[in-house]
Amino acid sequence: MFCFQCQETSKGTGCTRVGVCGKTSEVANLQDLMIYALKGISQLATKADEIGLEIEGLDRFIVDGLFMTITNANFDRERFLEKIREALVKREEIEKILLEKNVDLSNLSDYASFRVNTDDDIIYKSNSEEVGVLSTKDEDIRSLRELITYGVKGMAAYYEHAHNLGFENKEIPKFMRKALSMITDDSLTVDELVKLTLETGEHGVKAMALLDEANTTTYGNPEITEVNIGVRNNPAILVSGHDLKDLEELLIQTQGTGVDVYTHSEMLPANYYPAFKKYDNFVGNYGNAWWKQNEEFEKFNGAILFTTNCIIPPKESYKDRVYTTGSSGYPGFKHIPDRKGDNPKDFSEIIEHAKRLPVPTEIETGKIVGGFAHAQVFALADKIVEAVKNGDIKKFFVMAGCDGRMKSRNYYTEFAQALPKDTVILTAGCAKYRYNKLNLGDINGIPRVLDAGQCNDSYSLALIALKLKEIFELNDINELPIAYNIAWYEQKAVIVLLSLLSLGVKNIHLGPTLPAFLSPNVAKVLVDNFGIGTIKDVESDIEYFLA
Ligand code: SF4
Ligand code: SF3
Repeated sequence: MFCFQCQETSKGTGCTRVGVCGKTSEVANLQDLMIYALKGISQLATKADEIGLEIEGLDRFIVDGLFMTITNANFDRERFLEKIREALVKREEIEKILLEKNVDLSNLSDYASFRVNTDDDIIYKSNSEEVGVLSTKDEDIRSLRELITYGVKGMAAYYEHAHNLGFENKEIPKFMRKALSMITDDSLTVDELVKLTLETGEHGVKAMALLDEANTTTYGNPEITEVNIGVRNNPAILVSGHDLKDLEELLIQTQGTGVDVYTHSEMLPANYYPAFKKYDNFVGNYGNAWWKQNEEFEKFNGAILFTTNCIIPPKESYKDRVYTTGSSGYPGFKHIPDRKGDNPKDFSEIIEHAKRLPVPTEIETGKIVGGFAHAQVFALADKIVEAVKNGDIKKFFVMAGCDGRMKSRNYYTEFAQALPKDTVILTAGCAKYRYNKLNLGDINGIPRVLDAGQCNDSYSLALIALKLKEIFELNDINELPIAYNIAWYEQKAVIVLLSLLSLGVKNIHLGPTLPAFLSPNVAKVLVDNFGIGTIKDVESDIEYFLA
C-alpha cells in the first residue's frame, strides 16, 4: 500500500504498511483498484458523453465509489470486493452500448479493459504496481493527479448528499468523469493539470452550491440555535457523519418509540435546521469531533449510526452497537441498506437495538450556539456591518475545516483563545470543536464564534465574504478584513480549499501541516499564485494576520 491522502499520513510522507487511520494494507490496495476501475469507466463514459449518450445509474455508481475511498469512510474489504466486481459489470455495460453505437474501442487502456474473476484475482490486481499512486513516476504529475483525485472525492461526497435529497446537476458528475479520465492521460503537461485543478475547484463550488440548495430547500435555512449538549433519561441513537436525509428518516421512524436521537461530530449542524426542531425526541449533540469517538461511544451506551466518515477502529466495548449506512462501512458493523426507489431506509433494526440498551451517560451539560449559515448572517448584516464600521469588529478569521487527533491541533484552541476580543471566528466543519465550547463571548450581541455548519457549509462562508465585498463596495474579495486559517484532514477539505481558490481567495493558511501529496514544485505553484501558507506558532501567526 501507499496512501498519503490525509493530513495524518505516516511520518508526513505516506502510510506504507498500515494506515494511521486503521486502514489495512489490503483495503488500501482495494481502494486504489476501485479508483483505477472508476478511471477506466470514466474513460469509456467520456466517449459516451462525447456523443451525448446518458448511461443510467452511472452518476450514482461513480459518486458512491469515490465516496467509499474517502479517509475513514469505509474499511470493509467485502464491500470493496463487491463494488469492484460491480464496476466491471458496469464497464461491460457501457462498452456494449458504445459498440452498438459503433464507437471505436480497439485501443482500450488497462484501466478500461483489465479483467478479474475471483476474489484472489482482485486482490492480486490491487497489489500490482500499475494500480497505486506510485505508478506515476514524475512527482509533480503524481502530485497534481492526486490533488485532482482528492478534490473529486470530496466533490462526490457533497454531490451524494444533494442527490439523496433529489437534487442533481449533471454537469458535476460529467466533470468528475472528465477529470478522472484526463488524469490517466500521460500526454497531459503540468500546466494542463494545473488548469484541471482549478476547474476542479470551480466544480467544487457548484457541488457545494447544489448541496446548500438541497439542504435549505428541504429543511429550511439554518437559524441561530442553542444546542443542548446534555442528555435525557431515555435509550438513544447517536448519529454521526454528514447525511441529513438519513437523519430525517431516522427521526421519523423513532417517533413514539421512546428512543431519543442525538448528533455527534459533523451531524451537530442538523440541530440548526428548522425542519428538525419539530421532533421532540431530537435531544441535541453528544460529544465532540470524530476522533474522540472511542471514549464517547463507550459512554453513550446506546446505538450509533454512521452515515459517512469519520469512523475509527472501534473498541470491543461498543462495536456490536454500531451501524453504518450509505458509503460508510466497517467490518463487523451492521450495514443498513440503501433506499429502494422512493421508499425510505429501514432503520427498524437499530431502533429495536437501541431500546434494549442503557441510557447515555452525561459527559457535558449546557448549550452551544450555532446556525450562522448565509441566510442567518445576512439577516444580521446590518449589525455586523455597523460593528465593522465603528471598529468593534476589526477582523474575521475563517477557521473552517477538519479536526484530527494530532497534538499539534491544540494550536487551533490556543489560536482562538489568543485572538483579540475585537475579532470574530467564522467556522464550519468539525474543526470547530477545538474552540466552540470556550465561551469566547460576543461583540454587541454577535457571538465571537459563528458556526455555519458542516464542512460543506464553508460555501456559506464564501457567500458571506462575497456579500460583505458587495456591501463595502470592494473590487476584490481579498480586500476584506478576513484572514483564512484553515485546518484540514481529509479530502472534503481538499475540495473546500480548491473551491475557495477558484473564488479568488488568496493567502489561505493551511494546517497543521501542508498536504504530503503536494510536491515541492506543486506547492510552489500554490504559494506563488495563491499565497498559500501554513502555520507556525500562535503568537507570530496572529501578528502576521493582524498586520
Ligand atoms: Fe494513511 Fe490517511 Fe491514507 Fe489512512 S487515509 S492510510 S491515515 S494517508
Ligand atoms: Fe470532520 Fe471527518 Fe473533515 Fe466534514 S468528520 S470535516 S474530518
